[in-house]
Parts: sequence; C-alpha cells; structure tokens
Amino acid sequence: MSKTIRVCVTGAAGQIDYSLLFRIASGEMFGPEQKVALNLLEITPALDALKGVAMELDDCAFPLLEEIVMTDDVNVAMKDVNWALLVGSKPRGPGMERGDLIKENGPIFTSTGKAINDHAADDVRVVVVGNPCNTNCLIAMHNAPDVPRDRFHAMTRLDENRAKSQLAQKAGVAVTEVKNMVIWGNHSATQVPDYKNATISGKPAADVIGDLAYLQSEFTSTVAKRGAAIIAARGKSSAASAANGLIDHVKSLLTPTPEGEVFSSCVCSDGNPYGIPEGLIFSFPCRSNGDGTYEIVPGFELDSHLTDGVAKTVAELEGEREVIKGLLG
Ligand code: NAX
Repeated sequence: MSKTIRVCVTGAAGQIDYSLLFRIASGEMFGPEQKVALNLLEITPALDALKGVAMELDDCAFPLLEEIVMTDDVNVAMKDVNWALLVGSKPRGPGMERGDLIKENGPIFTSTGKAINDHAADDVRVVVVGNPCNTNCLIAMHNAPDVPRDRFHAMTRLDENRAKSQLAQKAGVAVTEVKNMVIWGNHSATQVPDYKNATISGKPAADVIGDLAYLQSEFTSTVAKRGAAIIAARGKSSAASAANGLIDHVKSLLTPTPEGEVFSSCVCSDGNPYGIPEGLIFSFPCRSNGDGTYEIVPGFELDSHLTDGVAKTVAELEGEREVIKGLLG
C-alpha cells in the first residue's frame, strides 16, 4: 500500500463537503487501497458543527481513514497536504453583485494560497470549488509563487457532467455514450458548453441531435443555468452533484485519459494553444497521464457561435481579474 495521502478540505461543515468527505474516506476518490488523512478547515463559529461531521466519519469506521485534523487555522490545515480541495467560501448574500462576492471571497484565497505555499507537501495539487472558483483559484495561485502553476485547477466538471446528461437524454442514449463534452471558460453563466466537438456514440453530437438551434440556445442555457434551477427546485444549491464533480475531477487527473478523450478543467492559460490571454484560469479540454499532471489538448475547432461565446467568457474573466488585481501579489 502506498503512503497515506493527506487531503485538506475547506468549508468542511458545509453542504458540499457533507457529501464529499464520506466518499473520500471510503476510497472513492483515491482508490480502495489508498489510506487517507483529512485536514478539515472551517471558520471558528462552524467548528462545533464540524465536530459533528467528524463524529459521523468516526462512526463509519472507514478502514482507509487514518486521521482527522480539525482546525480554524489555515496554516495548520495545509500542513503536509498532497491535495487541497478549496470548497469553503462565503455564500452570495441577498442583493449582492458578483463583483461584491469576488471582493468578499478574494481575501480568503490570499491567505489560503500563502498557507499552501508555506506548508503543503511538495507535490500538492489544488482544486478550487468555492465561487467564483476561477478567480479564487487565480488569487490562490498568485499567492503561492513556489508552487508550479500547473498544480492549480478550478472545477467545471459539474458543468461537463450536466451537459453530458442533457445530451444523453435528448439523444435517448446512456450517458456513457457522450464523450469529449468540453466546457470552455469561466464556471459562470458565460461558460461555453462545446456542442461542436462533443460526440454521441462516436458521432458528432450535432449530427445525432440534428437541431443546432436547440444546441445553441436551450442546451447551452440549461447547462449554464442548472445551478439556479436546482436552487429553485430544492431550496438549496447543488451539493451532492458538486461533490461528485470534484471526485470525478481528481480521478481524471489520477487515471490515464483514454486515447482520443478529454475532460474539462479550469487551468492556467499560460502557453495554451487556443490564443486565450495568458494568466487566466480558464476551462479547457485536458488529458492526463494518470500521475496528476495534465496537458491542454490542442486541435478543437469552434464555430462562430462558440467563438463569440469564448470571447464573452474571456472578457468576464479579465473583468474579474481587474476587480481583484490588488490581491495578486
Ligand atoms: P455552504 O455554505 O454549505 O458551505 C460553505 C462552508 O464554507 C461553510 O461551512 C462556511 O462556514 C465555510 N467557510 C466560509 N469561509 C471559510 C473560510 N475562510 N475557510 C474555511 N471555510 C470557510 O456552501 P456549499 O453549498 O458547500 O458551497 C461551497 C461553495 O461551492 C460555494 O462557494 C458555492 O458557490 C460553490 N459551488 C461551486 C460549484 C462549482 O461547480 N465550481 C458548484 C456548487 C457550488 O455552487
């Protein structure tokens, strides 16, 4: 059995983590033979609730769970971690604009980035889920200058899974038939679900669906607005599906990507083959060798509708970067 993997999970008393932690501890994220230790970070007022979560983890008697550390100190939380899963953030309050949310959450990710820089293991990899996740990831990356930039990700895997499911239902096939469902850009309403390069049973999705107007309008907006639809239906934001997206994300980095396939991840745009401005955290088609590393896969061609969408999502990310430029160190 290989060395224990130490995982920091932030916002550990929150609703996403209530779905996530038990799946990590049971071996779903890192495999059925891999021991894990959990460093759980919460804000001070949530530490009692966090104790309750830890009691439940204890009560599962997970054979793979070696240790639980609970703390409200981000420097303790990041000590020796191999993975930092940054879920915790302040929720959007009533009447709050996206720009306000970015300003509220930015400082959390400066201290988190510094703590990762100073205390995490040399092989640390970071996945940001807490919104606005691309820009939060950018802030963390800039505040961890000793950690290579290719260790930082933000999550669009939930969006990819949502898009796959929509296409499968529309085509009347199993979701496993849908491949290469790339999300481009920001995890926000400007995200660009790429219907052109997606395939269904090995054929272009657009040919199988045979309805470009649907793909360009209803499909795209259903995927981009799915989070709001879940809140309207459930009264709470997506949690189990977000946790599942994060598990899929990490597994994709730790499993060799099958030949000819890709997955979506927001990664640093430095040197990307698509002409996206440098230094953004942008969702691209990626593949992995299975050792945690990835490469951005070149050669995906977009139509003019998708190209326009990419320009809008780039502009949004540049605007977000402008709002928090004082936090980039
Ligand atoms: P909850 O409000 O249930 O939980 C968040 C937790 O974070 C709370 O327990 C809070 O105490 C904690 N927290 C706040 N500030 C913290 C800090 N500085 N350090 C550590 N913990 C802190 O939210 P939940 O539903 O779990 O969602 C968490 C985040 O995921 C939100 O920002 C949400 O917008 C985002 N999402 C991102 C998704 C994605 O695909 N990237 C999809 C789902 C979700 O909307």
